[in-house]
Amino acid sequence: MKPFTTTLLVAALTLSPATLLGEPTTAEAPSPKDATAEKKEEIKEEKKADVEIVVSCNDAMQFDKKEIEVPVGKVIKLTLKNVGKAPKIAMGHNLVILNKGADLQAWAMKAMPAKETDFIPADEESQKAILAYTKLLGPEEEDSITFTIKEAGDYEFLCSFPGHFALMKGKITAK
Ligand SMILES: [Cu+2]
Repeated sequence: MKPFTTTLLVAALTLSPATLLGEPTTAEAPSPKDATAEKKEEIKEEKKADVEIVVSCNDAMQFDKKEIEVPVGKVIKLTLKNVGKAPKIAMGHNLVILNKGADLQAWAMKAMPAKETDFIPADEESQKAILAYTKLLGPEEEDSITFTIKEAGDYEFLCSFPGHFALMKGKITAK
């Protein structure tokens, strides 16, 4: 009987560390995999834009488009091109799309002093009002953003560089 018991014990000891080691490895495995999957999806989303829109802006504080129509639920790629020559510090431009029902004027006022964040106000209410936005562009720079509008309606957009929104604003209609 003695040798049999020893064999069993050895088997149990051999099995248990393996099981113990095996479990955490299996438990941890999904999270890095998920992260990779998410990254891949992001890249895919950028590549497979359903609609591509190019908006240009210039030293005269004008967007070349003021009314844009997009389909609801589709991936929209919007590129803002600054065709101006004036330095960014004096004539920077961005394109900020606000959520439906946001108060453009009030939002723009909060953006005005937000120089450290390129005129994107950091407070929670202002952040919540943003649907998407481009970087602040200097002369001959461009930036692309990808977004999806899930609900039909009008979404106002503006350039939040101080003093620009009076001229630099428009409306995206999602249908
Ligand atoms: Cu501007």
